[in-house]
Amino acid sequence: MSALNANLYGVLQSGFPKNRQAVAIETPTRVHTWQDVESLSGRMAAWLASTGIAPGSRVAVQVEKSPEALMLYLATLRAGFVYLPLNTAYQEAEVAYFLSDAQPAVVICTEASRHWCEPLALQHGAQHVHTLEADGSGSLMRALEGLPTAFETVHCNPGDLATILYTSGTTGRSKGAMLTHGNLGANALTLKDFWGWRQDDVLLHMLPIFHVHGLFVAANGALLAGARMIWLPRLDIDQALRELPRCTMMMGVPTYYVRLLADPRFDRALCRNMRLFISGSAPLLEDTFKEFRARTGMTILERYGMSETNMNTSNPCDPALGERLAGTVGPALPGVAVRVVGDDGQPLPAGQPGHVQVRGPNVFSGYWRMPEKTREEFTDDGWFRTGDIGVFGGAGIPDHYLSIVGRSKDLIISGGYNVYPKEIELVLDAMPGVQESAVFGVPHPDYGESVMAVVVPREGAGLDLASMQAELKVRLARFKVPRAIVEIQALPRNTMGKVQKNMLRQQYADPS
Ligand code: MCA
Ligand code: AMP
Repeated sequence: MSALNANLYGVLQSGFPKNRQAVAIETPTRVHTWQDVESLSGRMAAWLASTGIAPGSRVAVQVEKSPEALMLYLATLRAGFVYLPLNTAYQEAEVAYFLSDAQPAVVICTEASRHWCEPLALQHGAQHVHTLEADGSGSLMRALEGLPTAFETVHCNPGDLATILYTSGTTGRSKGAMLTHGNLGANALTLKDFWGWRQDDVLLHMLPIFHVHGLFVAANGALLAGARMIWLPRLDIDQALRELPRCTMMMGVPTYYVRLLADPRFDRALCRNMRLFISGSAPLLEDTFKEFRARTGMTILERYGMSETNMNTSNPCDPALGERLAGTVGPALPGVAVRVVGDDGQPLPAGQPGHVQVRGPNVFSGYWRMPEKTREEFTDDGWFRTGDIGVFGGAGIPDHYLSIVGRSKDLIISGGYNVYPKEIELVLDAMPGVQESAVFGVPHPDYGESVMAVVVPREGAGLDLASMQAELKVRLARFKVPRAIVEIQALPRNTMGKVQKNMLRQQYADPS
């Protein structure tokens, strides 16, 4: 046991303001002080500890965004358990897989999903199932009654597991990325410094809190800075325009910026107190970057990360460190090493695109119960293979700035959500009358990319495409369901027999 407590909650708490009566989180209807954050997370941690679940137990959470849901995350950290957030869009079959794989001891769901979630949770060994609603009510809150608000944060070593984030895979099977207290703490501290977070910052928080972006980058950032969050349940442009004038920071996936710009009311005056707009999770188009600058006079800061690594690179916040450049994700963050290598694994000079690899205290400890998959994704000398294709430098770009120019993994990013085609192809291929299918991304003005499928019928079979789409909606989260399914007679293949998705992408790029 190392002497210092690396528990992420303690790291974040070190940044809370001295005045615990100051406002930490403000929703459109409620206000929570820093005292409330400590008390409610303490009480929830006391409840978790009182259940007697084993150290290292997983706490799986699929609930709507609320301040209480954030407290549950903090409580899980405080009590030394492992937080497992699940996208609220996941359907029963998807959640069944996560619960069977992670075997959480505690599952928190909503009243609306309890009828299917609770039996699944119990079947996979959960000992406690509770509900938590968007308004902060639910059986979990009732279970806290009478428990103390004071809780001594459990001691953790940097290598202790803090969270598991499921990311889909190119095989169609999701993998649980294991992030430690050390990983999350290191990244939060680096970003605090690099983005110049201050206690008087006010963050407009509209992202979901079941992914790295909304939870570890945005919420951890504000908590560690002791900064206030304006906490909206989702992206709502009307609300965003109302709140922006009293905010200093905003984070979003590119769709957030596209939608702000699509509203003629969004202008420079609304951004008068803003000091930083940050974009990530998907490529920010150069047009969006430029239009944003022209409309507001402000330059979006684009950064690059992954579930497995948190943040790797960032355009500078401090102008003394350089300009924010369109189409680039900036230099490696302090303490993070990033390299671009060729197919032979040898580092490439600036100007030559290759595979992006990352090493540093931010990089995860492996995939949950998948040692072989973990080994495959790391080089012998400890670099993590991101699956992204990048290039350092290039025309007019400093040599230490990275640009993401493609992906070697078959992945679609729609509105900041990752969709792995294989997962959808497996479901389509199993449908009656389907010989084979291919799923790919096509450019979309709002989501960046949208999901599309082509299917080849078995000889003599007739396909009912509308029913196939309806069936997919039952089986998969809606954001994974192809917006269009087209029947074709054969998939385009190269001489090696590999499906040529580039050809499909080109052929179906124009929706007209
Ligand atoms: C919702 N829908 C979507 C998406 N979101 N379809 C495709 N792509 C999406 N991203 C579907 C819904 O299921 C629904 O379908 C219909 O669109 C309308 O739903 P609504 O809730 O109104 O959605 P929306 O307002 O269009 O939502 C778009 C959104 C949201 C605001 C962009 O998806 C969002 O907040 N995305 C952020 C994702 C995120 O946080 N990513 C970070 C990952 P139907 O009509 O069929 O019911 S972390 C990460 O990637 C790394 C580490 C990083 O670097 O940050
Ligand atoms: P996830 O595994 O859901 O965390 O998604 C991580 C992936 O999102 C990365 O491997 C990239 O492909 C992509 N990504 C994240 N940020 C950016 C960015 N700024 N530009 C381009 N791609 C990005």
